[in-house]
Amino acid sequence: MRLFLALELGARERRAICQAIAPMKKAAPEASWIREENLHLSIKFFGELPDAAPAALEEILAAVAAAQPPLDLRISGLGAFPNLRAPRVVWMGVQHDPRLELMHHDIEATCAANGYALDARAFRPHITLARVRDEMPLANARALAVAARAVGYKGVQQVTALALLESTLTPAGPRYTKVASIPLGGG
Ligand code: 2AM
Repeated sequence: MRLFLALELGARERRAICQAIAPMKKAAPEASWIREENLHLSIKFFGELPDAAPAALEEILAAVAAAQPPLDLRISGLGAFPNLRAPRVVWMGVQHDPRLELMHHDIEATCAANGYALDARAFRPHITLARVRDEMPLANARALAVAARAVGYKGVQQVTALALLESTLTPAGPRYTKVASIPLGGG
């Protein structure tokens, strides 16, 4: 199974983000916009793991999660990887939070100590909004950037658990199923 660890957003937060970015979707309809129910903040991608992995991960991550108090994600800001002139991944940001960095670090360290591969890419917490397969013409990218600049959305999402999600790839796009919820301390 294809697994990743994420922080989930509540239905209200996902709805509000979708509404806020509607002008961006209009400006760049050719991008693959993430379905509302799939919006999340990814913490660690595992890729294909055996069916026994969720139980094993739940066990090794329980103590790490319990040591973290629930945290508030302060959601704001739009951007793209590698940049908005040539976007490949369009995202909404979260304000820098040392607790989130620390939690990610502890998760990586614990996973590595248990034989799981380290993420190849640096942790840049974001909520992916869209993916762009073919290079976007500059004029379209400009229109998207203008629309993004006009989005003043700010949201707060309280997070009380790590979600271990299974991603099933379907012709209609990925479907995410929660296979474990690992509570943060007091969550
Ligand atoms: P992304 O949104 O920044 O692309 C499910 O694919 C989740 O795992 C997504 O949130 C994705 O992050 C993340 N992820 C991280 N590394 C990935 C990889 N190598 N392949 C696919 N998804 C990855």
